Amino acid sequence: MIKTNKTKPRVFSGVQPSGNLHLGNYLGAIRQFVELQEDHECIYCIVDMHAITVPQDPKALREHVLDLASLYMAVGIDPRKSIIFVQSDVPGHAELNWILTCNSYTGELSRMTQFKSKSHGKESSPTGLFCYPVLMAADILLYDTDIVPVGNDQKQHIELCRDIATRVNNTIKETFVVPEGRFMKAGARIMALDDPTQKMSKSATNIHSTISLLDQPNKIKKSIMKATTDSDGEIRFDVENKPGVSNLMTIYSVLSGESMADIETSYRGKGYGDFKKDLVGVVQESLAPIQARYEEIRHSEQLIRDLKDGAERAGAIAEVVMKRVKDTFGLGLGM
Ligand code: ATP
Ligand code: LTN
Repeated sequence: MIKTNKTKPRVFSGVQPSGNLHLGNYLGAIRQFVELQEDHECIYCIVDMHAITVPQDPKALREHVLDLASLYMAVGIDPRKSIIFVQSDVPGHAELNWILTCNSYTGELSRMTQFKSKSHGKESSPTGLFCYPVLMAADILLYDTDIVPVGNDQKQHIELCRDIATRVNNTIKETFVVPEGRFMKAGARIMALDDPTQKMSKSATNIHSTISLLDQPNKIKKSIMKATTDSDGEIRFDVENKPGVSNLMTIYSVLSGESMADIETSYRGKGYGDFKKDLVGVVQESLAPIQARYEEIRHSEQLIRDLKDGAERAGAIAEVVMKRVKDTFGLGLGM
């Protein structure tokens, strides 16, 4: 057993600062972050080094980091309960990334579906995109993490992280805590409003495909009213045959707390128009308080102070783990 000084199970997760968060990010991942902070030691990271696996405008990247930090806090992550920090502010991420790169295989990385879809049709892709899951494993293992709350789409990356950790533990020396993924059931995968066979994504080109947490009431209304459904007119949860309606019902259910059965009963005999109109209200009411808090936080000096403090607290944990890792591999002078 590795000796750690944790008093509660430790949670780590990260989100890329690549544009505003959407409902998929919120319902699939970040909502869990808020719940977990009550009885876990939580570390939430803004993964700017992952963001540069695709080209970024440097000025915009810095702004996006602050946007995301403010959104983290606006949805209810409390910097006094949890650690919130920017990945590149703690050098251990890059250091451990290299060590894990030397302990992972091109074969296993080639099987990652995210890499396959992001590099699809291109003759060559940035090496960073290929190694993206190794950096993610470094993020997690750097903090002796027990639990990683993420959306369903990250399952394969979590498995890879566990494989790398177990391999080092078994073949070299017991060094890493092997983490567990925590995936939300309802809402773990929110689909694009214009194409319910694709996940809702920040990189979508059609603005009505996603709902950003900062969307204005009019935009929310337009996107939902335009959402793809089907022609049978019945409000029934059936992901296979009615993916569009089922996706809208998931959003309704998770935000309102009503069960699918209750929703089906209330809308029996009514049309999609009525249901969509009510969903617009549910989404607008859920996002309004988040947006109001966001405005208060985004340009406050406290935001920067909280992020600096978060990096210091994260760095202190990372330093202890990095010393253990360097000892395992015989790196440095062992001081
Ligand atoms: P992109 O769409 O550009 O790949 P993204 O929207 O997936 O980016 P990330 O920063 O990669 O954003 O994801 C942040 C978190 O949100 C992850 O835990 C991810 O699993 C989750 N997530 C992203 N999209 C969805 C979705 N449509 N439904 C549920 N969870 C999601
Ligand atoms: N790849 C993740 C973001 C991420 C992450 C992490 C999530 C980077 N490092 C560590 C959990 C733990 C994604 O959500 N797309």
